[in-house]
Amino acid sequence: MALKEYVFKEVEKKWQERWEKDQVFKGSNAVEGKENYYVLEMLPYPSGKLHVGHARNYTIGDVIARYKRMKGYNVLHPMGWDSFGLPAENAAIQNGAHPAKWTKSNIENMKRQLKLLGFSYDWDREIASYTPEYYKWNQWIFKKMYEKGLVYKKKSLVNWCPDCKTVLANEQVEDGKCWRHSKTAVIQKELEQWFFKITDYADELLEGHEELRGGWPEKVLTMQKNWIGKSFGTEVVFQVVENNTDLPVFTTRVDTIYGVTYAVVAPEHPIVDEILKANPVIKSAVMAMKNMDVIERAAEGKEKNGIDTGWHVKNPYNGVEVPLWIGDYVLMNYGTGAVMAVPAHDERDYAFAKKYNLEIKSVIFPKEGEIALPFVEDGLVQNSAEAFNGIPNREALVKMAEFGEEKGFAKRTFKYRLKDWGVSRQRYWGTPIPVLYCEKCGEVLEKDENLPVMLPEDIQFSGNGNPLETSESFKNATCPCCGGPARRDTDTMDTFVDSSWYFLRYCDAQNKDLPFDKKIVDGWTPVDQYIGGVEHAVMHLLYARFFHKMLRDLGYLSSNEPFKRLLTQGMVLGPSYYSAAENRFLFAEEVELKGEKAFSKKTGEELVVKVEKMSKSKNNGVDPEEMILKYGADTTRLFIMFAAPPEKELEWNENGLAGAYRFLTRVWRLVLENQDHISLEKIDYTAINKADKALIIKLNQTIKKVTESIEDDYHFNTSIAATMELLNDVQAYQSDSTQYTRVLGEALKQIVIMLSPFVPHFCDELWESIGETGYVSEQEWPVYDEKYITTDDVVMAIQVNGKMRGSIEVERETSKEEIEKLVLAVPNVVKHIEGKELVKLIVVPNKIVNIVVK
Ligand code: ANZ
Ligand code: ZN
Ligand code: ZN
Repeated sequence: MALKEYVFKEVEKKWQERWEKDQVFKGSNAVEGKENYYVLEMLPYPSGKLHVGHARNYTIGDVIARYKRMKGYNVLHPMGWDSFGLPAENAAIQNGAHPAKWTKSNIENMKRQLKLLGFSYDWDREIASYTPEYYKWNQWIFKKMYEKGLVYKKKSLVNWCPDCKTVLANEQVEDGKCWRHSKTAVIQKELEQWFFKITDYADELLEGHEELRGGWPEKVLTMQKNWIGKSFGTEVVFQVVENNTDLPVFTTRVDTIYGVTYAVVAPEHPIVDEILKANPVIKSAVMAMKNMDVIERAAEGKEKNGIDTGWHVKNPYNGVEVPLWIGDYVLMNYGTGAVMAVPAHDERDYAFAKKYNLEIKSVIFPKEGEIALPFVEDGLVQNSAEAFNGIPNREALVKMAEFGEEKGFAKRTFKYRLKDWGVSRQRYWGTPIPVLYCEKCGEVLEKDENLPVMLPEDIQFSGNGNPLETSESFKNATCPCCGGPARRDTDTMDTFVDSSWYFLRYCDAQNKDLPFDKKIVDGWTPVDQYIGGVEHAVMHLLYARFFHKMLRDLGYLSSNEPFKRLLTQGMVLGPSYYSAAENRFLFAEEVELKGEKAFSKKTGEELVVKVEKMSKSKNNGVDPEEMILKYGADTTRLFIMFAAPPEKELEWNENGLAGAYRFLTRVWRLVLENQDHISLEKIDYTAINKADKALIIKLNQTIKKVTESIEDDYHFNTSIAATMELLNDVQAYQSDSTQYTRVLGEALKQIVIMLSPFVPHFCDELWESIGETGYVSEQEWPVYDEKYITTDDVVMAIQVNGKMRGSIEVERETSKEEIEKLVLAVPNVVKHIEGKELVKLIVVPNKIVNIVVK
C-alpha cells in the first residue's frame, strides 16, 4: 500500500479546526496543582498584514507556551491589538474610511494569518485598545492617577504646522518641514499638555534593574539607565547684575567654577522675556532660535549658535562679572535651563567661545606636561581661590561644593535626563481624556458611571486641526459636578498608555467592574517571559514598568516589576539586489540568480547583492503568508526556529525552508512506514539487546540535549539539530530482539512529542497515525533516564610496537583475559604480529592495549 503523502494544507486545516472546536488552548486562571506560567509577545499594531518579524516573534512565544504546557504549567498565552494611532487616522484623511472600519478589517486579516500559523493563543482573552471596553479603563486609570497627583497639565512645546493648523508628531516632521506641506516650516508652539509624573519613579525605575538583572538583556538595562540619566552635580546661584535676580545653573563640574567666563541660558528661559524688554533688538534672533526643532538643536556635532544679551551675571565664588548669552544648545527642560560656561574645560563651551571670541581661562592643569585646550581630563586646580589651588580637581570638587553650601549659594543635587511623560495628543484616534471644563467648577473629572467617554462619530477628517474639535456633540457636555454646561477636553492619550498595562488586562479580560481583579493579576504577574523587539527597550518597557509600579502603589496589584524575563529577538535579514543603472532595489521576482551572483532579468545587468534587514525601502521583505502557502505553516515555523537562536539575526533563505520541508517529509515517511508494526507498549528492559540499548541511550541523550537547550536561553536550533541526529539513528536501527517494535515505537513517539512545539499540526497528525489518542500538546514532556545516558561501551586503541594498528569496542568492565583474546583476533593486528615473537601485551583498562613483538 502506498504511503499517505504529506499534504500540509490538509493537515494544518484539519488540526486548526479541531483545536478550535475542542478549545485546546483555552486557559483558566488557576489550576489545582499547577504552577502558572505567563508567556507574552509584544502587542502588535494592526497594520493589516503580518510581516516576517511578527512571524518570528510569535513563533518563539508559541514554542515556549507549548513547551511549558507540556512541562506541566498552567500557561497564559494571549494576543491582542495596539489599535489606536496615527496610520488609521491618516487612512481616514486620505480615503475617507472611518478609522474604526479600517482598523477592524486589518485586525481580521492579521488574526486570520495568526491562525494560519497555528499559534496556541487563548482567543477569549483577546483585547483591542480601540474598543470602548478597553479604553474605558485607560480613562479610569487616568482618573486614579489624577486623584493621586500623578497627572498634571503644563505648557510645553509642540511641533506645529501653520497650514494644517495642527500638532505634528516627530515622525511627521521631515527636514523641519511638514510631511503634507513640503514648503511649510514646522514651528514650535506652546500648548497646554497633560503629563504623567514618571519622574516620581525615576529612582525606583533605576533601582528595579537589580531585580531584573539576569532575566533581561544587559544592553536593555543600559539603554534604560542612560535614558533615565541620573547625574550628580551642584546647583550654583549666579546673580543677574542688571536686574539683581537669581540665576541658578546646574553643573557637574563645580571644580571648574573659577574658570567661568560667560553664562548661557536657553531661549525659552523666563529671564529672556525680561532681557527682551530692555533690549528689543535681539527679539527676532531669539524668535528664530525658539522655532528650531528641539531635537535637532541638541544634536551632537551640530554647530552652536548664540546671541549676546548685553547683560551680565556675577559668579558667587569670586564676584567676577561675566557676559550672559542665549544659546541654542542649552535646553530649557534639563537642569535649570541655564549653564555656567567654562571653555577651557568643556568641548562645547570651547567651540562656542572660539566662534564668538569669548575669554578662555584655564583652572585645571595636567600633572605633567603642557596643557592643550580644551582640557577635559582630571588634573590639579590652579588660578582658583587659595584654599583650592594645587589640589587634585576631584577632591576640589567636593571641597568647593561644601564651601558653596556653607556660604548658601550652592547645593549638591542630582538631575535626571528623564522627563515627565507628555501624553496629550491633538488627534482623534486615541483615548479621550476624561476631563471637562465648567465655568462654575473649573477643571473636573468625568464621573465613573459616565465612562467610557466615547469617541464621537460626527467627525470630519479633513486633515486640518484636531478632528475632535469638529464634533459639537463631543465638545458640548454636561458638568458632572453642577449639571451645567461644560466643555470637554479634546486631547486624546498617547497610545503608549494602551500598551502600558494591557498585559494586566489579559489576566482578566472580561472584567466589567474593574480593569482587572487584583488576585487574578497577582496569580499571573510578573509575566514570566516577555518577547519582543529591542526597539522597545526604552519607551514601551519603561512606561510599562512605571505603570506597574504606580498601580502597585495605588493598591491594584502586588508585584514590583511587570516582566521577569525579557527576550529581545534578533532581526530578520534578507538579500537585497541593487541596480546601479536603475538606481533602485529590485524585487526578487526581477532577479536571476547564478551561483553567488545576481542579474536583472530585464537588462542582464549584474546587481549589487547585500544581506540586510528586511525593509520596504530595500524591497527585500518576504510575506509570511506566501511562505505558508508554499511550504506550510509547520515548515515555516521550523525554519524560523532552526535557522538561528532567537536573540541572533536570522538570515532568510528559501533553501533553508526547502531543507526544513525535506526533514519533515523524512520524519513523516519513517513514522508512517512503521505505523503498523510498532508497539506502544512499555519496553521490557530486561529483554533488550545491544542494538536496542544503543538506540535507547541515543534517545535519552537526545531528550536531555533537547530539554537543556530549551532551558538554556531557548536555544531551539540546538534542540532541533539533536532531534535530527536521533532521526538518523532511528532510521539505521535494526534489532532481532523481542523488544524491537517497542523500542522503535518509543523512539518515534518521543520524536513526535519533542518536535510538537515547533511543528504542532504535523505532530498531531503523526500522533494520531501511530494510534495515540488526544493531542500531543497535552502530553507530558519526556524526562530522560539517568541509567541510559552514557554507553557502557568503551573504545580501546591498539598499538603494536608503538604504532596505532586499530581499535576495539568493548563493554566497560570486560576482563583483561577477554580483551587479550579479542585483540589478538583483530585482522590488522594479526597481520602485524604474524610470525613474530610476542614480548609483551599490556592492557590499560578502558584506554589502550600495547603489544610489543620481535
Ligand atoms: C560647567 C561645566 C564645565 C560643565 C565643564 C561640564 C564640563 P550631564 O552630565 O549630562 O548632566 N548643562 C547643564 N544644564 C544644561 C542644559 N539645560 N542644556 C545643556 N547643557 C546643560 O551634563 C551636565 C553638564 O551639562 C553641566 O555641567 C553643564 O555644563 C551642562 F568643564 O557646567 B557643565
Ligand atoms: Zn502641514
Ligand atoms: Zn460645574
